Amino acid sequence: MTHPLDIIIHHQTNDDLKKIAEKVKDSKRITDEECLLLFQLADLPFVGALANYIREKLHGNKTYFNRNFHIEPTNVCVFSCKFCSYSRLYAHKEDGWELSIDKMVDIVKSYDGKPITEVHIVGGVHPKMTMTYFIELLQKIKQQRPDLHIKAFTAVELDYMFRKAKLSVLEGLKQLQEAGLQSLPGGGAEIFHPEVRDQIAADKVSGDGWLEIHETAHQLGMHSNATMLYGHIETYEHRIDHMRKLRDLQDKTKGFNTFIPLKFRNANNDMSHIKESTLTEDMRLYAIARIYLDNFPHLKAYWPMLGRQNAQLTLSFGVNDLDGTIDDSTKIYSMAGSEEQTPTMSTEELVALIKQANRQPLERDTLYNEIMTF
Ligand code: V47
Ligand code: SF4
Repeated sequence: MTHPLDIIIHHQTNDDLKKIAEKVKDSKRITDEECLLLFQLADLPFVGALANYIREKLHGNKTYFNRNFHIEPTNVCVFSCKFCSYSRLYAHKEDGWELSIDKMVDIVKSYDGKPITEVHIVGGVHPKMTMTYFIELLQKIKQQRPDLHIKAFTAVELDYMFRKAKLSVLEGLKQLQEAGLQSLPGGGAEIFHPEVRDQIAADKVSGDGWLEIHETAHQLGMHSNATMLYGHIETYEHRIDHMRKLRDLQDKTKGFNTFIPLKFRNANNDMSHIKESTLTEDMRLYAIARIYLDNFPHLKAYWPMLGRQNAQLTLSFGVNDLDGTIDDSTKIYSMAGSEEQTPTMSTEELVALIKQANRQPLERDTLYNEIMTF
């Protein structure tokens, strides 16, 4: 039987795109120039077919999710990223929040007896939440629930914590790992290229600093994720530069689990004048990322940001992971204008969403060990 990819290749009239499709079929890596051609010339059905071919070769119909919950310790932040709708300056913290260690441990306790496998802890960069504070938090969570995988702190939070404590990245990460930290989330990556980063996130860790923290975590045996904030002022070249740096590091360490494109949402921030990307552009980006990042095992759609219907659609464009149940306190996206105002989905809802797309739902833990099929 003719494979759908052969039909796509046969009908492609552009020789360069035809060549890219042949490469994908032969499991060969595409170059930056070829990636640029995909962004410039390829339509959604073409990149979608290539991405789906790769996705099904790697994972068949499997679509992963996990049972997790988020804790956001604070939205007070010393930085002022232009796209951020969520942070509040320390000085104006009327609508800011700061959770005490006891409060966060109480949140963990509220999941006692529930089959949750991961807590995701990410927030603003609060000048008073130091290494000592977070070491105590990690230890207390582990005492309360030793089986819970702790995925915590973006490279932005870590960079600030380590500089304040006058610790090297290696020493800082070792101390947090010792206290219970197991993986790093992918946040804070934004766009690495200084032409963009200097305009949208000038005062926080640089792209190279972000990469160094993840490389060091990988050397210590921790896995991590990588994000890319897209759909604002960046060009296709900036996206490719970002993904090349991730692909190169992954060749070296193999420590990344998943790539998570994050669509820029424009409500209530200093970049509200920028129009959000279209659904077609979103799906093309997911597909092209799946094609380019050949050494990333997983591609995740973070449904609180895309909305659950659009996240379901990504399952035809290379995505094999829908993150998790999330539960309650995630505010980054609701404050930035996402349709998902109370981001929580029950396991049943997630399973139904995946099944409606004719994919096979699979519960995973943070490291993609399979826990349960549905
Ligand atoms: O780094 C902030 C983004 C990120 C906006 O690793 C925005 O499993 C769009 O990284 N529009 C934090 N995006 C969230 C994050 C994350 C989320 C879920 C799972 C994982 C994981 C990581 O949120 C920030 C920034 O790129 N962000 N504001 C906005 N207006
Ligand atoms: Fe602070 Fe993160 Fe918002 Fe930047 S994106 S202002 S670092 S909370």
